[in-house]
Order: sequence, then C-alpha cells, then structure tokens
Amino acid sequence: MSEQKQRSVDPAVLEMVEVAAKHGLPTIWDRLDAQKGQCRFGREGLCCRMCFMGPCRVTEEGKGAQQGICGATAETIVARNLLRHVAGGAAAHSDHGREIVKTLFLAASGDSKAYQVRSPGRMRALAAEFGVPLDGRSDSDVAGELARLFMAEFSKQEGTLLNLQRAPEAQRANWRAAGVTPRGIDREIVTGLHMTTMGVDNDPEHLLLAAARVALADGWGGSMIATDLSDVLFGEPEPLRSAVNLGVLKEDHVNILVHGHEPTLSDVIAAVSRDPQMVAEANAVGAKGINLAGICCTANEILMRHGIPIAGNFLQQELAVMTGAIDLLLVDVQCVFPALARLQECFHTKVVSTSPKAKFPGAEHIEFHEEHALDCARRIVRMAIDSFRRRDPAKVRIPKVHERLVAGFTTQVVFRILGGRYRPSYRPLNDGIQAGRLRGVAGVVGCNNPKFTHDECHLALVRELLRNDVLVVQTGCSAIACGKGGLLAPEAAARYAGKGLQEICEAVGIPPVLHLGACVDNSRILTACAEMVKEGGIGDSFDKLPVVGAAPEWMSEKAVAIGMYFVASGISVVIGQPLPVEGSRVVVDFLTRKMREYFGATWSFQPDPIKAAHLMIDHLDRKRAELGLPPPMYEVPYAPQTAEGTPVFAAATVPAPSATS
Ligand code: NFS
Ligand code: SF4
Repeated sequence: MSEQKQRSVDPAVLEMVEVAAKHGLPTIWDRLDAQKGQCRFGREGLCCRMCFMGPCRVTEEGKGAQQGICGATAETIVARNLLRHVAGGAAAHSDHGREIVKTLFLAASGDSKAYQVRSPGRMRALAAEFGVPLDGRSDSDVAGELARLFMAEFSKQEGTLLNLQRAPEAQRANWRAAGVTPRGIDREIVTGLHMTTMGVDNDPEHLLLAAARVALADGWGGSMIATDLSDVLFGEPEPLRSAVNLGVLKEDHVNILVHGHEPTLSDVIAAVSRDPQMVAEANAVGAKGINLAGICCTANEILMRHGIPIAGNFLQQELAVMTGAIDLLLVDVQCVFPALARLQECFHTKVVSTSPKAKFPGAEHIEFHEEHALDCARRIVRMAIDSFRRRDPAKVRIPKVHERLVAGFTTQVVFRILGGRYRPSYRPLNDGIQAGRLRGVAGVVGCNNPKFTHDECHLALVRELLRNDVLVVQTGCSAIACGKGGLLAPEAAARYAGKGLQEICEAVGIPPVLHLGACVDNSRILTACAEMVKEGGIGDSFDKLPVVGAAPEWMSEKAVAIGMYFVASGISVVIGQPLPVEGSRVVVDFLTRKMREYFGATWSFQPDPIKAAHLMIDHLDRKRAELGLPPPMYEVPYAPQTAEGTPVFAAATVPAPSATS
C-alpha cells in the first residue's frame, strides 16, 4: 500500500491500482519498474544512433569513448538529439494543426453536415487580422480563403510565418538577430532533421538555435493555427462548468471514452451521442443513456467547447479501462499507450483506432475521414451500444471520486471577463499586476510521468504559486491534474489563493487557475502575453513581463518543443525532470544561461515542485523589480512546505487556510 501511495496522490488512481493488482494486470508503474536501471547514456543525451557505424555512446570525460566513431563529440551528439526531439514534438502539433485546416476547407465547401463554421465572429476577426477581404463575402468564401492562407503556412518556401506579426517587436528583433525567425512549418522540421543526420551540422550552438527555430514554427505556427481554427470550426470556448476524474463514468450508461488529440472526431462523437435516435438505441439494450468522457487533450478540447466531463489525465488511461465500465475506447493520435489494446483480453471494452496515422494491433481500425464524419461517428456509437450488452457487471468498479471545475478560458474570453462586455480589456489584469495585487502570471502545463508521484508535482507547485498571489493558467494534463485537485473550482480562490489573488478572483468571478485547453492551446498563452504587452505598463516585450512557465511532470517530445518556443519567445520555463542534455556542459550552459543573451529567457530544471515554485516566484519578483513595480501588495505567511509533507490532494483532507496560519 505504501508503495502504491507513491504512485499517485489521486485516490481514484490508488483505488484502480489495487484493482489492477487484483486482476494481475500490469500498469504503467509496473512497466517502469521492469525498466529499472534506465540507461544513463540515453538519459543524458549521450547515445547516438544517427548512423549505422554506431550506435555510439560517449562521455564528456573519464572512462569510455569521448567521441563517436565518426568523431562526433558529446556536445554535438547531445545537441543533435535535442533538435530531433523538438522536431518530433513540433511535427505532432503541426500535423494536428494541418488536419484542422483541412477540416476548415471541408466546412467552407458546404458539403459537410458534420463541420460548419460555428464561430463566424472569430473567423471574421481572424480574416481582418490577416488582411482577408470581408466586404460582401459569405462565410464559406471567407473560410475558404482563410484555409488556403493557413495551409500555405505549412509548405511556405519563401518568407516567414504570418502569426509572427502578433509578437512584440522586441521578440521579432531577437529572432532576426539569432537567425531563428521561422519560415514554413514543414520546412523548419525537415531542415532541422536534415541538420541532425550523420555528418551535417556539428556546431552545438548552431544546432540548438535551429531547435529554437523549429519550436517557434510550432508555437507561432502549427499550434497557433490549430487553436485559432479549432475555435472557428468547433466554436469559441466560453467559461463553463463540468466535472473531472474517473467518477464521471456512469454504471448504468453506455460509456464512450475518447482519447487522443484531434477534435475533429471527438466533436462529432459528442454530437452523435446526444442524438435521440442513438439514445433510444442505447435505452433498448438497457442503458439509461450514452455517457461520453475524455482522456488527455481530446478531453480538453470537448470540455472547453461542450462541457463534456474528463475521466482523467495521461496516467489514467489504462485505469479507466480497468473500471470495466468503458464500452468503447476511441483513440486517434498521440499519448495513447500501446498497452491499451491488450486490455481487451480482460475487459469487454472495444478499442477502436481511427487515424490513418495510428494503428494499434488488436484494436479495431475504423479509419476516420472527415467527409463521412457523421456516418463514421454513428457506426462507432452503435458499436459502443453493442459492446454495452457484453459488459460484465461483476467487473465494474468505478471509483466514486470526481471534482467540479470551470474551464473554457481563452485569450479573447479574458478580454471580456476582465473588462466586461462593454469595455473588453486586459487593463484590469495589467492593473492587478502593476499594483502588486497579483505577483504575476504562471503557465503550468504538460504531462504526467510515472517517474514522479502522479499529479503531486502539479498540485504542490500550483498551490504554492496561488498562495503567493500568482495567477495560474493551464493546459493539457496539468490542467486535468489541478481540476481533479479542486483548484479549478470557483471556491478554490478562497481556499488556496493569497489575499491579492483572492480579491481579483472575487471581483471578476474567476477561479485562481484558468483552464485554457489542450497542449496546442499553449499558443493562447503567447497571444495573451501579446495582449498584456499591448495593454502596457508591465513591460513592452515578453521577456520583461512578470510571466513564467512550468512543466513539472513532462514526458513528451511535444513538451520539449513547447518549452523551447516559450524560452525562445522570452518566457523562462522551469521543468521537473531535466532535459536529456546533462551529458554536455556546453548544451546545459546554453539552455540554462546563454539563451538569455539571445532571447531574454532560460530553461531551469527542478524536480522538487516547491523549489520549482520558488524559482518561479523569484523570477516574477525579479521582473517586477526590473520594471520598477512595487513589491507584492500582501505579505504571504511563511509556511514551510516540502513535496512530501504537503497534503496535495483530496480537498476534503486539506484544512482551509485559517486567518492566523
Ligand atoms: Ni500534452 Fe496532450 Fe498530456 Fe503531455 Fe500528452 S495529452 S498534448 S503531451 S501527456 S500534456
Ligand atoms: Fe556514431 Fe557518429 Fe554514427 Fe552517431 S553519427 S552513430 S556518433 S558514427
């Protein structure tokens, strides 16, 4: 039990880990144990497999080879590997963005029942921003031109990305000076990969700057396009209430779990599962209805736009199936455990893969094509209904754990909620920071990683930030973690926030942690920062803003790309586990120090969440001092905290802060 306690701070997870043990089923934690003694060369970035004279393993000094067979040094190998990771992450986000643009084409053609422009207002605002003529043109006309404009961003051979015009001049000047202004998205990824192949680029700094350029093509390109056009197509999010954790599954309903990233399918499934005809078919097999829930970022997408509940984050995917209550698990791309399909041997759950890019042996593959979205969705929902009939009630065990949350914040929503309908503005936010009521803003994002106690770092870090009057914005699995921990509920401010942040939350009626969506929606943090700069008074470039980022439990290459585009955009980032670069002092020095000279920001590595929070708070205070802003308005009571000693979950067990503490 005590060993299991270390696996997660989420009681729903601990309950399911026992269920897994009872069934004799391995979980991600068991598979991690089976890898004990993970290779140090890999961890430190010192293993090279770029050609087949190798693989080569090197060390900077001491025992063993100090060069690869070709003569590549540790610093070259480490930098090359990092660039490859960034290219992988950027490719994932950007290919997702491309699918959204394709769907916008389809919506513009008017041939699709499933896809329409649900937010013409947002579309017209984007068109105006990018000089697409609007006068007398129909929505589909404008949608078509916008789709063409953004599709060209991927294959662009000349010129630089359109969205860069949203960045402050100081950032654009930094990029020009460093030679990292991103050109076409596909081009940057391909060029980056080319540079890493055997016998091309050997200069570590040059490789790392290329990594920054690839990452910027993700943040200001692929990811930002995915966010903007998803808002156009699927509707602009608005703050809404929902629920999170395995307790959202319903014993008496057909449960469909969507997992993955692209909203194109999950959005249609959300519509079809509410179709009265489908509900009637579910009733006919004895179910009270159809319950849709999500895992990972596709969950965040349909939460933001439809209020569909979230069953869990990254480390909960197989545990969700082990509840025995999932009739159908629908997956598309990214962050899907290959282990999932094997669970079909023990549970009735039907696993269905849908992306032409991702097949899972053992899963049924129903290739999803946007042109036939509704038919495809109906077929899948019917499969779920059929699967419900085979459910074994004896195996059903749904933890009675869930939390309420508010989500649906965007760069545009912040305008409205802060400034009101008649005077939408970032002024109140900037005022709050200027006066010191808010210390600053922190983006806390990213994955889970079984190397860390599940969710603990997210919760401990965010709670420490809140206590210190830092407004937190979130995406991805980190947002889900904090949702489960009760930090996204409206009453969280009274419970966890410092006095200044509490005042702001009460005045505006927001939780102290704003859920901005999926990981591609980290681009919302970039556009929100651009608005803060435009509003004025807290720094005229990103690197001057009292803003900081963190990914305490990251695991994905996508997280590396995200961190890199934040740092290259002037926003410092603190991550938990170090990047796989510790094998080279030159690379570590570049990331943690020298990047400041180029971009005004750096990476930091700090696995202890409380220490990480304090690094971030110190950073915000330094930025405030540099701007000549007053110190924070309210003193924060000293509370010695350690990661281990902090009760970070199960809100009921956490005493509300008393006035004297
Ligand atoms: Ni982001 Fe979303 Fe989660 Fe990590 Fe995976 S789901 S795109 S990569 S694990 S936060
Ligand atoms: Fe070894 Fe060089 Fe080939 Fe890498 S590129 S595997 S270091 S020989």
